[in-house]
Amino acid sequence: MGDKKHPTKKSKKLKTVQVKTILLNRNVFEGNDKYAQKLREELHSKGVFLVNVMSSPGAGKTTTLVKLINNLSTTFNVGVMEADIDDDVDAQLIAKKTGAKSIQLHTGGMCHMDAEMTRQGLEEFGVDDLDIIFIENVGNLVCPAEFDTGAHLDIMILSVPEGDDKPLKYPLVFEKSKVVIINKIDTINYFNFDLDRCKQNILMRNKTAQIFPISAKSGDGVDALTKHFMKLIKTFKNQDKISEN
Ligand SMILES: Nc1nc2c(ncn2[C@@H]2O[C@H](COP(=O)(O)OP(=O)(O)OP(=O)(O)O)[C@@H](O)[C@H]2O)c(=O)[nH]1
Ligand SMILES: [Mg+2]
Ligand SMILES: [Zn+2]
Repeated sequence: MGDKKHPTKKSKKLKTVQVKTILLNRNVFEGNDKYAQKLREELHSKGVFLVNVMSSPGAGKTTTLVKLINNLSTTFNVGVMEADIDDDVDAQLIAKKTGAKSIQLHTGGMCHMDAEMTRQGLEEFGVDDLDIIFIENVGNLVCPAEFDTGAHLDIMILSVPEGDDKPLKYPLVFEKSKVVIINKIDTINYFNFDLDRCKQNILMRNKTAQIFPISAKSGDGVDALTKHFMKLIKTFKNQDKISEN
């Protein structure tokens, strides 16, 4: 378990919630895309909507998920798989602040999830009682977008302090994300961030992206995001067949 480069030793702290942590093995299979599509179909047949959440470190994935899940869980059974290189703070936080089923996945030093890692996590997690599962991918704007996790929907969060030019510099993650959340909108007056320019940059990468400016801290904009997710889950459950992601 662990090595010098990827230690698994936990930092000392008080813990009040028990969450399961598992160490994932790297993908030994060729053809991640084919494998991802199979996983997507299996989950669809069980009525489980899988959402892959990407962003750079600290953009607000966990904070946004807490707010969104507290809204969605009035109607749906929600689960969260937290993928990180180490520690279990995010899974702890989700469990404490939402009561949703959560699990911590350790990626064995990898800076992204792939379909096999997702399958291992889901197997341990158990999906049968769930309507929607969020994967909080490792904080990184590059390779999470390169590996299909088997999710039905990829979304990304860009936060105001990162700058409105990020869609220009990291094209793939914006091309793949059908939903783009612009978070930390409460800080907009402190940064040189132009919301309209940012939206244009996003749409240049992905003409059909649905863009939601929010503050996960204050909750501003989270209701519109919740409504969109409610619609997406219902549409998913009524679909006979799914297409490739
Ligand atoms: N001002 C402000 N701060 C926020 C907002 N959302 C998140 N934060 C803060 O940003 C920091 C990072 O938020 P997280 O939710 O942990 O971000 P993350 O993307 O999950 O981070 P990693 O999992 O480490 O990649 C925390 O200090 C949050 O309180 C927001 O809308 N406004
Ligand atoms: Mg997080
Ligand atoms: Zn990576």
